[in-house]
Order: sequence, then C-alpha cells, then structure tokens
Amino acid sequence: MLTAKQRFLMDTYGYVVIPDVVEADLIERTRLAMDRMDAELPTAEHSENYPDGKPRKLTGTPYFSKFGPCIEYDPVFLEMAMHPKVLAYAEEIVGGRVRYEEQECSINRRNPNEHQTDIQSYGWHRGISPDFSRYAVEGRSHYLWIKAIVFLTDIGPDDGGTSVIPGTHRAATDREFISQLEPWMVHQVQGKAGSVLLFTESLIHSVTPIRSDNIRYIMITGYVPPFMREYDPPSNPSEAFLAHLNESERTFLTGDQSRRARYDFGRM
Ligand SMILES: O=C(O)CCC(=O)C(=O)O
Repeated sequence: MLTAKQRFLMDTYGYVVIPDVVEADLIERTRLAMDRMDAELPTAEHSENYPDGKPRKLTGTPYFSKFGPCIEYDPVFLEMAMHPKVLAYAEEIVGGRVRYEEQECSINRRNPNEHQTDIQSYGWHRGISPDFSRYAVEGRSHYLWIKAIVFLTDIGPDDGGTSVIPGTHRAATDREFISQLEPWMVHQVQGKAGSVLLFTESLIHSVTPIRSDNIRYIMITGYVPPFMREYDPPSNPSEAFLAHLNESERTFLTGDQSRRARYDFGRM
C-alpha cells in the first residue's frame, strides 16, 4: 500500500519514487540478461517488420542501448513485470486489475560528445492526454496508464535519473510551454538500486543525459486496465510465448478475463 505521503506525491506531482521494492538477486539476474541482450541483438532497422513480441534492440549507440519488448527474451523480465510489490502498487494507482502494456529496458552511459544540454532540448514526451488519463473514486485519483521504472543501479544526481515536469499530468500543455521551461520546474529522480519510480503516462518526462562515469540500468514496465486497447501491437506477446504460460501470467499479458473482472474498477 502506498503511504499517505506517497499518495499525496503521486497525485500532486504525477510520480512517486518508492525505495527498497525489488530484491538484489532479481536486480542482478535482470542486469545479466540485459548484458546478454546487448551482446546478442543487432540494432533493429526501423523499416523492418517485426513479429509481435520479438525482442529488439531499439537504440544501439556506444552510450545508449534500449530494448523492447523484452518479455520473451528471458523469464526474468516477466518475473520483474509481475513482481508482487510492483504489481500491487500498479493496481492501487490504476484502481483495479492491470494488464501488461509494454516493457523496455535500457543501459546508458555518459556521452562524451554531448556537452551541456539545455532543459528545453530534452526529449520531453507523454503517452496520453491528461484529459483522459485520470479518474477519481471516493475522492482518490487513479490513472489509466502508468509506468514502473525499476532502478537496477544506484541513481544519484549526475546518473541520468528520469526527468519529469511535476504537475503536467493535470495540465494541457503545448510546444510553447516547453520553450518556457526553467530548470526549477523540472525534477530529476534519484534512488538506490531496487527503488521504483511510478508515474502516470500523462506526466511529461524525458531521458536525462548522464554526467557521471556510472552506467545506468533501468527496467520499464507499462500497466493499464485490461479494457484498454494495446498501444503498440509489436509489444504484444506472441501466441507461441503465451502458450507456455500459466493462467495468471496469460491473463496479465493479454487482459483476457471475465467482463465483470475487467470493468469492476474502483470496487477492489
Ligand atoms: O530512460 C528514462 O529515464 C525515461 C524513459 C522514458 O522516457 C519512457 O519510458 O518513456
């Protein structure tokens, strides 16, 4: 359960960082699987038509490797997505049972060719409009599409923690807003390995340049209510993969459950 303080932060800022959620052993196994993926997968060509679920290296530069979807690459990724504590937080914030929406992970390091980047030039984005992402039950806000970013390394002030613009999950904004952004309006998350950043996809956020010599490993999983359509079909798990899972894993990945279970939101 989120504490009163964490609920306040989630609702006011659109994100919260919770320490000590994921165990060291799972972190270690996830990082090893990511290193294997980094060594094995070539960088995907954007023009290629990838089958559903096939793990891809979406970005591959000497300083940034991003993979997605990962779930079929190694069992550790499903274990992470269904981590009981992460799943419980996700259900509490979404407001009911959740379906897996997407999974990506990345390894990044300082790019020595990139000098001071001004805050307006960050890759700011959101996945859903604030108008559609939030609803309230008995005075408590819930969010229809959230992400959990698990820190697989310690993330200090210079280690490229995700940047967010607090409060933007409640505000319609446009390009002009970003051009007027000032550093004090931005938060950059920090935390020890095993911490989890939970945020609504309507919160404007960005990858942050790393200024230290530390390598950052993170694991990102998106959660939505089961009744929401898939955002990105190539992230859907393949039929062959689903065939080998147990019922609760399959239900989590597909959202296929009874109509009653799908729509009884806010009555958990
Ligand atoms: O890598 C990060 O810190 C941010 C990830 C991100 O932008 C996203 O999940 O959409």
